[in-house]
Amino acid sequence: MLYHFLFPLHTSFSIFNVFRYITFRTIYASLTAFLICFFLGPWVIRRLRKMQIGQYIREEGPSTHHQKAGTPTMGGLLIIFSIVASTLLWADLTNWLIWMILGVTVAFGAIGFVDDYLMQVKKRNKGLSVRGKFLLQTVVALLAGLIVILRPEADTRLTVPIFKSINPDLGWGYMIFTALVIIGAANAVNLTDGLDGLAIGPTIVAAVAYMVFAYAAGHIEIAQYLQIPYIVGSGEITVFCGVLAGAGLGFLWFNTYPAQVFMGDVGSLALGGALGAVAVVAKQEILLVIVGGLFVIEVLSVIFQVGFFKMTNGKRIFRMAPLHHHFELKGWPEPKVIVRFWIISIALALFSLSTLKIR
Ligand code: 57M
Repeated sequence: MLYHFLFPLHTSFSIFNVFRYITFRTIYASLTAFLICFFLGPWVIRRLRKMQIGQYIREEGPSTHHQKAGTPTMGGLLIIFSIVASTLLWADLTNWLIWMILGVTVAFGAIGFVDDYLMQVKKRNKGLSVRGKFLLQTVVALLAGLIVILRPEADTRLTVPIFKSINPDLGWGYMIFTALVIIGAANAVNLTDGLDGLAIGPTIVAAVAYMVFAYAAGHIEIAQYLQIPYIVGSGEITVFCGVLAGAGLGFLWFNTYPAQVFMGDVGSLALGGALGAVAVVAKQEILLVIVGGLFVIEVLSVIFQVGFFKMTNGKRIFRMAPLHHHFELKGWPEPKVIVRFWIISIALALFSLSTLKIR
């Protein structure tokens, strides 16, 4: 909104010309999102405690987690509020890409909210059924895919990292592909969110990486120089990525070890859905596997663990999946697991940025 109200004033007051610049609005959108979480966080945590929305810890988990019972959860509500408010304040709202990404974020957050509500408030241990959860996610993600392929400047070709000349055109299949990216990202973040700050850290890293990709893709000279697809309006997604990073930092202030609040499925599904939608819009979909490589590693650890468990009638590759629990059971203190996983996600993000030059 600020862009629409203040930029036109630049004809009278040149200072408002600064609202034209995506970099300026990205920085202040990020700071706004951070400050909303930072200042509203204590109140939200008190409200969650008052409403007794405390984390239920399952028996079979690592013993160190039982002391976490009762930690307020569903803090993702604060993250989503901060993301929506800051995006509406600082982004160009005539850009439909912004609305598509916001829609995915809020819709996936709503699915997570229902799951959390049933589990934490109604004390129904399982929350939404796995089938119900995936069905809702599929409907939302396919709708996002439909919007992506129906827009006038739709480009259904895939961008393959490093290999510029390989751009397979998926046609209508791009709608399914978009849905898979968004659902995969949402559930990967959800699985990873099992230690204090473990999911929000790599989410911030991925948001910063996609800030660069979105800015480059939305800048015709840079896109041509880097030989990546030029995407009209993609530069505005830089602002959204700034909001994602800012809100993540603000939430991390309270979610860092020992966590005062957990984000809940409302937060993890919203953040993962947002990252998936950003990756599709910035046309760096496959690169999400590298940028979000830590999430991928966590999901693969579960797939291999469950597969091996079934094939060998009960043998395990890891002491427990996802991978973060394995290291916990090996005796690594929780903060050590968390920070080392953050380091891995930063290294993967740096490598993903290098693929812009390795073409
Ligand atoms: C999402 N949820 C955390 C919190 C957070 C197939 C299997 C791998 C599924 C997986 C699973 O249930 N995943 C669900 C992970 C949970 O966190 C809540 O969930 C929200 C995110 N969705 O916001 O509200 C627990 O994680 C801990 N936590 C923190 N700090 C945080 O900032 O300490 C979360 C956020 C919280 C808290 O203890 O209660 C979770 O781990 O469930 N299941 C598992 O991950 C289980 N692994 C497992 O069953 N492994 C088996 C399978 C693969 C065969 C095996 O390896 O043998 C582990 N998780 C739990 N207990 N809680 C172990 C059992």
